[in-house]
Amino acid sequence: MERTLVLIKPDAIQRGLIGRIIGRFEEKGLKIVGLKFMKLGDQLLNEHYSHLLDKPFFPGTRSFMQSTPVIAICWEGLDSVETVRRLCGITKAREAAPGTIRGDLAMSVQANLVHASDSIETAAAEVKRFFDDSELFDYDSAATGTIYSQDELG
Ligand code: IDP
Ligand code: MG
Repeated sequence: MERTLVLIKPDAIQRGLIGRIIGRFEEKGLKIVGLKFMKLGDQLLNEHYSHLLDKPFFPGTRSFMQSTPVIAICWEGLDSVETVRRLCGITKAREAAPGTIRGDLAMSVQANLVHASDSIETAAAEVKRFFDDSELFDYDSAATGTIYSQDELG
């Protein structure tokens, strides 16, 4: 099954929203295969946000992302990359759709609570960037057979 990376950003840590955000993904039926609390160094952030390096706001975004540790989670599920992106909502949180994490809980462009991988290729690279193989776990979830139909599970 597809795997994708979510980061719970410093604004969520400061606002006490960790549990609610993790709960959104859990309730949807996604399965946690890796989870850790970590401080992000300059090099890792420069790689993670390489598409933003020459934007004027990037130094501010980097220091925001370093203002507290963040929670990195690898979620697994059918089409999880696209599904998780849709649960998060668009970047500009105050315009994100109601029902999404950003749409329901945030107002800012920068302080938008969560990061989510934006394509299957990016997800593979990001999961590898944030997790060692030994930090990702294969295990049977009792709920899988209820969350999906048998034909979806193949
Ligand atoms: P995404 O997180 O929705 O994928 P990206 O364009 O990849 O959005 O940008 C990464 C992060 O950089 C955003 O989530 C946000 O925290 C920050 N960011 C993006 N654009 C701006 C901006 O115009 N001003 C301030 N911060 C921004
Ligand atoms: Mg992005």
